Amino acid sequence: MSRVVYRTCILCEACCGIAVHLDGGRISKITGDERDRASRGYICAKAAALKDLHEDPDRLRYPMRRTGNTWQRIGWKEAFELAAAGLAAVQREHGNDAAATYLGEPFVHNLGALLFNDVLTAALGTRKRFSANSLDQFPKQLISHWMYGSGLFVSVPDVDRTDYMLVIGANPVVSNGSLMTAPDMPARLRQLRERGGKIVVIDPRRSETARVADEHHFIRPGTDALLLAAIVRCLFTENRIRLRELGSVVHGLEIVEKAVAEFTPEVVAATVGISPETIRSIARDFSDAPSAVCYGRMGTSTVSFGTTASWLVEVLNIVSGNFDRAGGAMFPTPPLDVMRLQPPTERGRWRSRISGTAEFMGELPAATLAQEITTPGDGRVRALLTFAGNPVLSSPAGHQLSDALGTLDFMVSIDFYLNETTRHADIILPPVGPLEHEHFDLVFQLFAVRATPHWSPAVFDLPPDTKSDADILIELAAGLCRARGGVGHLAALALRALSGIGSARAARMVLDAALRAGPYGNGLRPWRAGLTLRRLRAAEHGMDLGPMRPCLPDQLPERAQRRIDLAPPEIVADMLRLRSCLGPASAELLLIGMREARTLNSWSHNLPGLVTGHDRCVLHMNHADAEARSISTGDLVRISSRVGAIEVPVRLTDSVAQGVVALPHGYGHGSDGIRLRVAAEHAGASINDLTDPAAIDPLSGNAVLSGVPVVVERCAQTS
Ligand SMILES: Nc1nc2c(c(=O)[nH]1)N[C@H]1C(S)=C(S)[C@@H](COP(=O)(O)OP(=O)(O)OC[C@H]3O[C@@H](n4cnc5c(=O)[nH]c(N)nc54)[C@H](O)[C@@H]3O)O[C@H]1N2
Ligand SMILES: Nc1nc2c(c(=O)[nH]1)N[C@H]1C(S)=C(S)[C@@H](COP(=O)(O)OP(=O)(O)OC[C@H]3O[C@@H](n4cnc5c(=O)[nH]c(N)nc54)[C@H](O)[C@@H]3O)O[C@H]1N2
Ligand code: SF4
Ligand SMILES: [Mo]
Repeated sequence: MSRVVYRTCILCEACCGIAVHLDGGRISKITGDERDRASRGYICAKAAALKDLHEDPDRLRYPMRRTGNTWQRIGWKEAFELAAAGLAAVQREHGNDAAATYLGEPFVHNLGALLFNDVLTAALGTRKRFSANSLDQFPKQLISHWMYGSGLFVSVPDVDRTDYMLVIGANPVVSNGSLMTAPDMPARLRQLRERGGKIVVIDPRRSETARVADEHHFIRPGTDALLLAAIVRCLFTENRIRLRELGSVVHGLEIVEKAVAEFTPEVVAATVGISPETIRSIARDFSDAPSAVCYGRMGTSTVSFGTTASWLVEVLNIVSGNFDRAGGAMFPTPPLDVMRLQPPTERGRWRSRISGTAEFMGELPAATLAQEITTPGDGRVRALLTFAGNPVLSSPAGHQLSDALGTLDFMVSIDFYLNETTRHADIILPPVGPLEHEHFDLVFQLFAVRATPHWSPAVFDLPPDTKSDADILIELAAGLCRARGGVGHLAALALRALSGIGSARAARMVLDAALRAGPYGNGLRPWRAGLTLRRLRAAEHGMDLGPMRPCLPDQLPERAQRRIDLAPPEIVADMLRLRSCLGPASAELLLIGMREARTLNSWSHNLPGLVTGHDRCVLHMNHADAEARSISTGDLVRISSRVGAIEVPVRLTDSVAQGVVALPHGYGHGSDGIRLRVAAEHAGASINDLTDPAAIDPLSGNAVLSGVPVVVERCAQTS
């Protein structure tokens, strides 16, 4: 029998609607859902690979226990007992903080995990929590925390209505948008230009987005904060500050004026590599456009001045009169009032014993995880739980982290691949695949340019003797409580009751209540029409509840006294450090990353449909830089940094700026003991064996992944 199931793709932030075509219980194909209210049929190549993921013979389907280098299948009951006992034993002997957790990126694409992870966090009671947040967008969230009163209240570019988009350190044509859920970015950018708008891209690489833009300017990696400071300064000196309706909401304008005063276009030009005239013309065009928005992502975030640059992006949008206004930067109104449902975000309740960085949202910098394990003393990490993460390939000096993981007393991984990280685990608890459980996107509706809630039914029932992420989190938490004894037994009983309801059913109940209480819901008046889970489930192709709408100051969290702090003191102080990086470019090459349309971080390389064709783990190098080193296309080169060295083939191009080299991340599948047969054939090398764990943005603790000084030499032997 054939049937089609409509749901969303969980692979990236675009959340496109897909149609999963089934024939006799097997997936025959996956296509874009033409009737999807958000994506209208658009998908990228990755969606079709969900079929490969579902069928991947390497995907783990039952718990595994490692003894030495051999893995053995065990039952769930035994697996939970061993996992809980191992973690509890370490905590009993060395304290709760001796067990750390690392959450990877797919965590935020998983309803059950998002709803029930707190249960496990409470059961573990550790302050050593790490995640991909500090390899990614923490600077932007820290800025939101300081300026708007919540790290979850994040401004999003109104790409559909803007007349001028300044894209700085983002490549939405390939990434499909990040902290901006807007499926089909290529069409949205095309429409921006068709309605007479302008796109300007600032990037050390002529990226795929730069290619569809009106203007592209190369920038020296890591210097965006200087460029943005100069642009903001121009607005002040040319009398272009417009706060419009936000005049009484915005505080600290004079402090910002002072903080940027010394960063004239002439002062910054040599360091950033953009002429003073160009800087002035960007400032003027931005200010003259009927509406304009500056959008910064990875390139402005994963750098030493990530927080300062992210702040200046907000400042530019605010002081140019483009905030909380159609076509500018706005706040979405998600169907769940996440800010009221979540406790307020906090910072600084404890500090990293390694970097001294303040905790933010309960987390410490992922870049410091290896050192937490290897550095003796109080609070040393001796056990680790990873959930949906592969920090060996995704965090700085991954090779050092890999060595450190090998020294742990105990490690548990909740993951369905035996990869570079999970191979170190003692126990792997694999959840079912994404098509085998229900989904609703809790996180990305916070960043959606249109409110487009979508319920995703499970395509397949849970196969016998398998568990969802939510089941695993609850049962592991129960095991930990039991292993603790005492009052822990009571908590374990409560968790068993939750298990009895079934995690999927419990998730639906929570979601329904939250939707009813949310901004589109019927509140406590069930007779009123409003968003409920039943209505949402009936809308097979999702819903479109409209574009972002002005919401300030009412939606600013109460704790921020409904004001915007334009000049958080920590940032103003950091402007001194910014001054210290002024100066001519060094002779070294600076290494940056690059994402590609057919890969997803480290975990898409085992999907045959996505790895066909040319080698992708290739260093992109400018012709002039290559010539100076007698390097030609196809040569094998050795790239070395302060922390390590790798060898990869090179491709010469004019699309990276002189002095810059670019390499994709997520590769390096050559280690023994992994079970990724397809990926191992395209192993490549990991850029994160070069990135430096000592280099972090001191304010947010975010890793510096871009602009790493490297030396590139031709290897004696060429490929
Ligand atoms: N196909 C694909 N899509 C993805 C992913 C993937 O792996 N593959 N990953 C997903 C994830 S987890 C995320 S977080 C998002 C990220 O989404 P984006 O941030 O849009 O993606 P990146 O490719 O990292 O874009 C960063 C851009 O910044 C540039 N850059 C690097 N350093 C600097 C700098 O110092 N200054 C400036 N101005 N630019 C700089 C790079 O050349 C690159 O073009 O993508 C998501 N989507
Ligand atoms: N040099 C450099 N490093 C980077 C980046 C960069 O641009 N350059 N990008 C950074 C960014 S933006 C990010 S987000 C991180 C990503 O870093 P990580 O999240 O650490 O790594 P991923 O490659 O996303 O690995 C995801 C893991 O989750 C597992 N998984 C997938 N789906 C599920 C699920 O439903 N449940 C469970 N339990 N497991 C699942 C996969 O098997 C895989 O092991 O990498 C960062 N690292
Ligand atoms: S852009 Fe591609 S990977 Fe991202 S949600 Fe859409 S189909 Fe999935
Ligand atoms: Mo990310």
